Amino acid sequence: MRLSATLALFTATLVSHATAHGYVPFIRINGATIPGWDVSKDGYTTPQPSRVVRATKPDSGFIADPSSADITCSIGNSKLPPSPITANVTAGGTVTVVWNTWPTGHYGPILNYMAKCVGDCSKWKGDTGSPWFKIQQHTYDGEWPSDKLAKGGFTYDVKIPKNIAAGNYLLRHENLALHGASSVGGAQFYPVCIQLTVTGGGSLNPSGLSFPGAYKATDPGIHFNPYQGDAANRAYIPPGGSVYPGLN
Ligand SMILES: *[C@@H]1O[C@H](CO)[C@@H](O)[C@H](O)[C@H]1NC(C)=O
Ligand SMILES: [Cu+2]
Repeated sequence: MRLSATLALFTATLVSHATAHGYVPFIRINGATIPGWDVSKDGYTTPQPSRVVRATKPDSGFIADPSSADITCSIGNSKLPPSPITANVTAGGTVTVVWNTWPTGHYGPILNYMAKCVGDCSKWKGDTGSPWFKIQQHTYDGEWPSDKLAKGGFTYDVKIPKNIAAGNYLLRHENLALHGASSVGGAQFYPVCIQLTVTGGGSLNPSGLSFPGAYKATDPGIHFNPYQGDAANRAYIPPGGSVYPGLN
């Protein structure tokens, strides 16, 4: 057991660049720091710790195929059970996603979706039907959000809409790296799923997107050359459409 865990870590290191991308060992809500999923430790600790961020294994590498089952939550996650616990946040509040690191030059947008869990998030994968809706996104505005993340302490604030219905949700926070995306299949997806219980809120119950399903390798926001200069980058249209209308 001990040896195989060591070997798994060693193998993950050999995949080299993959381990350097980053993962989300913490989130912050209302001043409280809550453990996320520490890729370097949590999957190799017995008993496995319960985290509000769904497990990623074996490493923090990318998903290359947007139709892969892992696109729902994170690399390796489709084969793992959901987490038993949730973080609590008031509708209208902020979830700060804390990456351990992020490389500059992984040019791309940061996209954020939610899906209301059918029942308890601990028994629901989010990979069937169309439960997802986009809540927030950042694209190029003179600089790529990925580079702002890399230079800005690796934190990113997600505002939970004030008027969604209270309940259990997944927050799907995603870095989409386009540095190799001039060729079809060259984009790199780094989603993370955070299990939340939203309190307060309103009466809106948005949905409409599927993961897998919402993205195609040939989407203009996925097959995109980020080296064409400022004007082309400003015209970039991310995949997954606009933020769901009527959220506040
Ligand atoms: C969320 O609230 C529930 C109910 O009060 C509590 O049991 C749980 O520990 C909270 N989650 C976290 C991550 O603090
Ligand atoms: Cu990389």
